[in-house]
Amino acid sequence: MTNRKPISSISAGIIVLFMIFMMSCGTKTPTDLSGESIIPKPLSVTATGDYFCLGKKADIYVQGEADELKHVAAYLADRLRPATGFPLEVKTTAEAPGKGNIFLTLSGADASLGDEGYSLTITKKLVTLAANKPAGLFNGIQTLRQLLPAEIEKSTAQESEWHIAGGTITDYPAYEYRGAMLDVARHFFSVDDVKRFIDLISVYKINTLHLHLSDDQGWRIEIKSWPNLALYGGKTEVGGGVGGYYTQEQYSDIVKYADDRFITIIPEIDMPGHTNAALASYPELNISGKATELYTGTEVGFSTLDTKKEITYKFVEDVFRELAELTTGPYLHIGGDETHVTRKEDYITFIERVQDIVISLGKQPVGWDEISLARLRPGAIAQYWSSAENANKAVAQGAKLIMSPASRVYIDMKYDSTTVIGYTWAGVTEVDKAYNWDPATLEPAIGRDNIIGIEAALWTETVTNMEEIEFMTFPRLPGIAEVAWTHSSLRNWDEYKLRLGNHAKRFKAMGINYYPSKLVPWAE
Ligand code: NGO
Repeated sequence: MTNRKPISSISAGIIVLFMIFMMSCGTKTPTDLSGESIIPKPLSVTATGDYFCLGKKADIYVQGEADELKHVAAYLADRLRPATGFPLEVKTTAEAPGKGNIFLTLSGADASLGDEGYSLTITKKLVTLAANKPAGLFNGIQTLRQLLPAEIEKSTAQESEWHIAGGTITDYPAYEYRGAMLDVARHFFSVDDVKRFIDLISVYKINTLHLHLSDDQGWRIEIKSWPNLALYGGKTEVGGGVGGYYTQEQYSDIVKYADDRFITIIPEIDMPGHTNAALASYPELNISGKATELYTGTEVGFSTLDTKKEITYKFVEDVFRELAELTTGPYLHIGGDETHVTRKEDYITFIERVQDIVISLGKQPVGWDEISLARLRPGAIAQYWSSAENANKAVAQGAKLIMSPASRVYIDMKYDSTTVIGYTWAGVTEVDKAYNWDPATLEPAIGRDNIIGIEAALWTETVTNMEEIEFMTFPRLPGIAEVAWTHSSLRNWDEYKLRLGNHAKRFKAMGINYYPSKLVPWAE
């Protein structure tokens, strides 16, 4: 038997001191800012070899009294408080604060950073985040999160040293539109699911969430002037589940939550096809004058509004008027895809009239690439998904494009043949395929100037819950976000995959159910 000596009070004291030392800012760990795994990759990073330590006395200072600044600072404090356990108060100041704090300012940033860029300067004394607009500060905050240990993303207090490598990052996006689409029509997802999705995409500087709010299988937004759309048309989903819909109040809550994270919501009402849920709710919208049955299958292209009746245009105007009132962003998405049972001339007349309705409501119409068959109104945007010919027609009319090529960024495609959920009609999309492309050279007739940005699309015929949303989204979305944010000359898969591998710890800390692709060297 070993003869253990009791720990003396002196050695106990030493242990306690050692623990305090370990949790303080004493030990020097990360020092190379240029070696940090930031996604999307910033434009320029200069390392000093120094480091800043976030200690329990740190506060977040904003320069001036503007509420928008205080909101961004409060958002940062909310991100950092749970894991650090520090109070991190938001304070206002006229000048840069003293040692050990974080300083957010809208003065002194270079004009070339635009509305979304930022500069982040980390010295031993201070972290200074400067931007021209609050959106830029928000983007800089996402970078700052990624410079702290991954434990920062946990929701309970962690024992860690909150070091940030020193240097300067100057950064702004390549594309102004960096989107994700969530189909809440094929399967319905709760307000909390949508909020979590917003939180997850915002980490990667996505600034637009397109909600596919109606399709054959369900109508998901309350429209007060046509109540049956949601009450009846929202009753089911693919596979026959109970479906659901957002009340206008709930929808506004989503819009506000997104706005607070500098994400614009684009509501889509898909028409004149993909409308069975509406056709089942109101007989007068049908060519036959009779309501259809609710639909829970996954076929596409079988439904159409009666484009010849005036009541159809009253319906469109009422729906978009109510939606426009709930929409803080500039766009309303009119769908327009796969209208296999609408005659071409009727389709063209319909799309032209609907664009005019959207414009009369003070919004810009967006539609899938087929809308370029019609005359596009000034400001209309086409979303390229499958037909280069249609995209070229849009460009020839002077319209801008959102790039969502199905073979790259339809994240409802399987990763490989063994993926349990997902489709394969556009091929299988491993993580490298979603990353390794350049929107500006994908199609010969489409150049950088024709493109406002990129959008990853998650259709949900096969996706039924939040875990599955996360599995299809991660880790492809961070790569697509980098395609949208980072200039193509700075992107390289072999280098990117190492950075992505280092995000495994962050995914885990955020509780994300991600696909552990074999192509990525995951650092556990
Ligand atoms: C197509 C179709 C959608 C499907 C999706 C599945 C477009 C624009 N219309 O994309 O209705 O859900 O494919 O991948």
